[in-house]
Amino acid sequence: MFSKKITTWGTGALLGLGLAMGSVGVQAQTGNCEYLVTNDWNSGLTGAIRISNTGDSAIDGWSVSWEYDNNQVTNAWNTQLSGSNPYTASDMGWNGTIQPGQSVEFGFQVNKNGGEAEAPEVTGDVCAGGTSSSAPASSSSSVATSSEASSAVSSSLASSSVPSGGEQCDWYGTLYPLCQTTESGWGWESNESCVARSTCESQPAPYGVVNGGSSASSSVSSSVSSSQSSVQSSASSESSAQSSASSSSAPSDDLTFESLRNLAEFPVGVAVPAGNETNSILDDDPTGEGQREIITQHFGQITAGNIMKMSYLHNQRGNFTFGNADALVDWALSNNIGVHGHALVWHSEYQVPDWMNNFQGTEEEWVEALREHVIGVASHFAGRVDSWDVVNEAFVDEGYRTDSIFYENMGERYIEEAFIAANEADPDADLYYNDFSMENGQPKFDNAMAMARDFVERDIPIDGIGFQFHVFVDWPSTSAMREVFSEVVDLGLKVKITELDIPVNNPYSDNYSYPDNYISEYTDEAAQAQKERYCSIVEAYLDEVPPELRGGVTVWGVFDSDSWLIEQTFDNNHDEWPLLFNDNFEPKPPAQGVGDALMGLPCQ
Ligand code: 9MR
Repeated sequence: MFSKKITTWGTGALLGLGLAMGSVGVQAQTGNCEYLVTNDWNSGLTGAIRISNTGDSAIDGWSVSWEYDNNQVTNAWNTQLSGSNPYTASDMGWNGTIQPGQSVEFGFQVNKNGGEAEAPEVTGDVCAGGTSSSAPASSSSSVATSSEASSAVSSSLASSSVPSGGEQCDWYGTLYPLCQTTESGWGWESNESCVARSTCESQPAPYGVVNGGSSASSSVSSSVSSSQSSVQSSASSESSAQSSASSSSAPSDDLTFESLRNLAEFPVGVAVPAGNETNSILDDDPTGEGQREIITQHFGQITAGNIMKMSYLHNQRGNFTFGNADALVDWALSNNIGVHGHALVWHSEYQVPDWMNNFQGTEEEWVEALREHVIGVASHFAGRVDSWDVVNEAFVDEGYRTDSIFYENMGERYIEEAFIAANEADPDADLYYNDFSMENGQPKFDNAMAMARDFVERDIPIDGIGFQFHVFVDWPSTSAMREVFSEVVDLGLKVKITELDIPVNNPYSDNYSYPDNYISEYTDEAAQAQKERYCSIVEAYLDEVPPELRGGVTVWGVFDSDSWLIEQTFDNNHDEWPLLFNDNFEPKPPAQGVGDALMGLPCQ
């Protein structure tokens, strides 16, 4: 087995801020401004400017400027950028207010134009005095890994409501009140989450019940909490204007907990659109803001639903286009959210770049081309991505999928070559084989497991099996799921639910016949069945997979009407409600269902 970095989960675990530090902010009357290099490679870098309020009153709106000798900004996020050297960046409204002691950050990508990474001075009223200097990292290898970066941010979200004296629960690095009446799991008392004493005490050392906040507790970036609250207000006031919303009538539910991610020690993730995709989470509009609010509050990991696939990143041989993916990854890391990479190799025709589809070569030349892609991508994101779906959907029920350009040209060998290359490029990332319809066990699951066993025996670097879990309320049985989980566990591999969604309709069931017979409204009954189903899947996962093998649970999409299922499974015939949040960005009953399972409560 391969040694990996250790990452803990939950809000208290600061996941990969990814700051190649060396910055020196200059203390000023109201704030200081820091220029940070977050990733640095041959031709470019991604950077961030952090504005911290060191004064006594709130900063209300900000604008900063900087100038390079040779470097050039190619795109920016979480800010409105104007000018072209000097550049001026101002707030986007939702991140304009910075409370005392808090900070905001925005990011950008830079073309180095053949030169070095520069360390420009950042000026602006908010930098009070206008002097600031920084020293960029000298190479990408100095980018902090997620766990190393945790010391870079301070000021606690969770502990802010925790009294400084008396007993508290240090929950994997975050302080929570101990519940007064709740006897086990998580509770909701006095308008905040609390941890029952018995549950708190069950954590491994050095966590558990602590006195007076004396435990060394890591904490949450204050910039998350400040942007969260301002996003919340702007999203709730504007969300009804969202054009993509197909229905806002879905029942919402007040959650009994504050945050899904805080309930788990493993990543609770979500797939997101970004880059040029419709409903990009980085868009400066209510849909982007509403999603960012949900994600920062509830999820500890994201997967790019599309923009890290082959054709998006490597459309011409040797010419990688990382801008959109870098922006997404940097946004995630600067909000203490990890990233699961999807997917290094997927045969699906429209995911394979033309240069590869048209490639003519010997088997060895194909392997070389495949390695070039895998190494190019995985090394670029090394240190910033927790894990990868290395190969996606390589099997059919009968065995290897032969209608794959990779299989045609390299045979089954391409799979191990991809894993070997990914491990060379990023030895710390967890490497998964990912597929759908394995949740039901045989026969496809058997094919994948035969390969995994062979890999383990031959020391091919595989860390886990990714089960997509595009399932239904009535298929497959949870007992089948439990069996496949435990088979993977028996092999010593991690289990990750990578693409969970559960529509209320099952188009393959005898009960479904559009337009005559289908569920056309998100009724309380449908929501309840869906809630119990989400809960029982997570419950099965927790029961069967021991903590050290839990790769996480990711939901495939943020809000209902953005689900791929509506177009690709239901042919746009009708609405569907497969996810945890509705189109007004409110939690639905299944979000409570997932939380119930994570808190060890019965699924009901
Ligand atoms: O959700 C994705 C959708 O937006 C794309 O159109 C589609 C094709 O690229 O891929 C969807 O995601 C798939 C994932 O990449 C692999 N497993 C199945 C997912 C749903 O089709």
